[in-house]
Amino acid sequence: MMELYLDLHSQPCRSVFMFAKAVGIPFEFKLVDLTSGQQYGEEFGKISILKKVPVMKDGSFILAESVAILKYMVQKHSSSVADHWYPADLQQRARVNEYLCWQHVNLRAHGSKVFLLRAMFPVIMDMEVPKEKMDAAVEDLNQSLNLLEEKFLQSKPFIIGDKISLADLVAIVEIMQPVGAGLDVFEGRPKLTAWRERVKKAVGEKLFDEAHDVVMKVSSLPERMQNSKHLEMLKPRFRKLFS
Ligand SMILES: N[C@@H](CCC(=O)N[C@@H](CS)C(=O)NCC(=O)O)C(=O)O
Repeated sequence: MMELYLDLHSQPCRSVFMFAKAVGIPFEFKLVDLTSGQQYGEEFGKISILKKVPVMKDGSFILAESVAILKYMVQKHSSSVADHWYPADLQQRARVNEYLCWQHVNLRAHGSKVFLLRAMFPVIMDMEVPKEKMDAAVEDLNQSLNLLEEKFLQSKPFIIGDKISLADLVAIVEIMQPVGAGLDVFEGRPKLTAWRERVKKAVGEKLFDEAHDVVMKVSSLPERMQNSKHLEMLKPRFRKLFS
């Protein structure tokens, strides 16, 4: 059976997890606990020298990168996966790809930054986040959310039209990251809120909540990481990222 190496604190892991479950692709869940630094361990190092999750192992074939994994699953199971997830139509598929290419350095980068600043920076750096840093990060995130609404969603129910696709799945998991860290990005955004509800319904509310359970409890992360050796390792990385 296919193996998925995941930690559901991670946005790309949640998109891979929800997709496989939503379309009924069987897999074995292999936890790589990021909070204790298991991605740097010897065992996971044999799976991927990138030291990041998600990773898929299908027989002897190992694949990293969530977008590549999602597309692999669609193609491998093309007879059972509904077309709307990654349409065969040239231009519809190109629309999905357009979003998937855009999101890495926009919504993902900005949502992750807000998450790291709010949920991790104080515990790792042992200080409050300087206000101007936080304000700038939230402003970047808001700009990405504006673009998601104005360029990608427009007045359609989903990014490519009437049905959910990989693009919506990859978008929602990134948006839920700052939400988990206590920033209600949906406030004052009725269009985005209505879209979130449609995505939840299309994926299945139970599955959506199961996938997001750990990130919604992220306020306990500092406590859980307090005694982790991994915390010391993260300090130089945070200094590099945020100084
Ligand atoms: N572009 C990659 C991103 C993978 C990634 O950044 N994973 C993070 C979690 S969201 C990770 O494993 N981080 C561990 C680390 O950097 O130590 C994808 O889409 O799969």
